[in-house]
Amino acid sequence: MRIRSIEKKDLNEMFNLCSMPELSCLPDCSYPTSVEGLQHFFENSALDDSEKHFAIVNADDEFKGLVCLRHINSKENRALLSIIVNPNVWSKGYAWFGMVEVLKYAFNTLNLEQVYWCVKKDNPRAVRFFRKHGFNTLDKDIPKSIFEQWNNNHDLIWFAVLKNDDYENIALSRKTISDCNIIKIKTVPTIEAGALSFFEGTKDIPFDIKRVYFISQVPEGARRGFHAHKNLKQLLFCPYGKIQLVLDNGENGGNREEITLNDPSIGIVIDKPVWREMLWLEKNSVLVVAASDFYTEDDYLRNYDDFLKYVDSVRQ
Ligand code: T46
Repeated sequence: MRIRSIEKKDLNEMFNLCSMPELSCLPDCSYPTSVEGLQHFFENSALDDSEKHFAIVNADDEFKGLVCLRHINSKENRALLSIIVNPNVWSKGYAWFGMVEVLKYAFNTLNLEQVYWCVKKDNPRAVRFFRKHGFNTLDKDIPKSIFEQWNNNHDLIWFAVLKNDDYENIALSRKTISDCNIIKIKTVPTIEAGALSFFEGTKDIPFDIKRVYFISQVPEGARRGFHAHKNLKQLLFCPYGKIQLVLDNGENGGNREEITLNDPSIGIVIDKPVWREMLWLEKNSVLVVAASDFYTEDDYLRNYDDFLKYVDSVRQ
C-alpha cells in the first residue's frame, strides 16, 4: 500500500467512487460528475497549494481510495482531511493506511499543526472507524472559521488531531480491545544499539508459557487467522513491521474491533474465546505468539457460526 499523486489511469475508478454520495465525508466534498470534469478538477488542484489529493493504491498500483487535504491554511497551519475508500476493499486496512500517510504528509511535509475532519452522524461505519482508532470527537474546539463554513451543521461529528499527538498509536492508549488487555511489554532502550523487550510467564502475562510460535514471510495484504480458541490463552505482538489485528468477542452476534500492531512493546493478551483475524499491512512483518498450551486442533473454533454458538453457550 502507498499513497501517490492522482494519475490519469485512476480517473475511471475514482469517478465510480466519487459517484457514491453516501461515501463522501465533507459536505462540500462533491466532485465533478464526469470523468473529464474530474480530470480537469485534479489538473487544477495540482496547481493549487490549498488542496492536496492522493490516490491510495495497492502493491500493484491499483486505485483503492482517495485521501485529501483541503482548505490548507498555511497561516493558521491547519487543513481539513477527507477520505473515501472503495467499498470492495473495506476492512482491508486501506482507510487507516491512507489516514496515517496523509497525516504524516500534513505534519512532516507541510508542517501543519492541526488536521480536522468530520463525518455525517448517519454514517455509523465511519464514526465507528474513527472512534475505534482512538480519535476524540470535538464539540467546542473546532475553529470558528471552519465550523461556520458548514453553517453549524449539527448532522456532523468532528474529529481532530494535533501535530504532536501520537496518532499512529492513539488507539494503543486504550487498555482493552474486544475484552482483551492491551499490555506494554517491558522494554529497555539504549542510545545507539536498539531496544530489548521482555516478558515472563505468570509475572507479566496471566499464564505460564508452554509454546512460542511466530508467523513470518507473509506478503502484504494477506490475511490469516479466522478462528477462536476455546481455552488457549495467548500473548500476540509484532516485533517487526505492521499487522492489523481484528478481534471479535462475539457479543450481540458479532462485535469486531481493530488494532494496528506496529510497536514491539505492545502486546495483546487474548485469554477468552475471541475470534481473530490478522491482516499483513506490510510485507515481512512478523507476528509472535506466546501460548499457554501445546498445539491441539481440538481447541480451535474455525467456523464463525460455531464460534458464536460457543460463546453463547459458555456465557450462560
Ligand atoms: C492464532 C493465530 C494468531 C502447528 O502445527 N502448531 C502450532 O503451534 C500452530 C500455531 C500451528 N500449527 C499448524 C496448524 C496449521 O496446519 O500450522 C498450520 C497453520 O496454522 P493456522 O492456519 O491456524 O495459522 P494462523 O496464522 O491462521 O493462526 C495462528 C494460530 O494457529 C492461532 O492459534 O491464534 O495464529
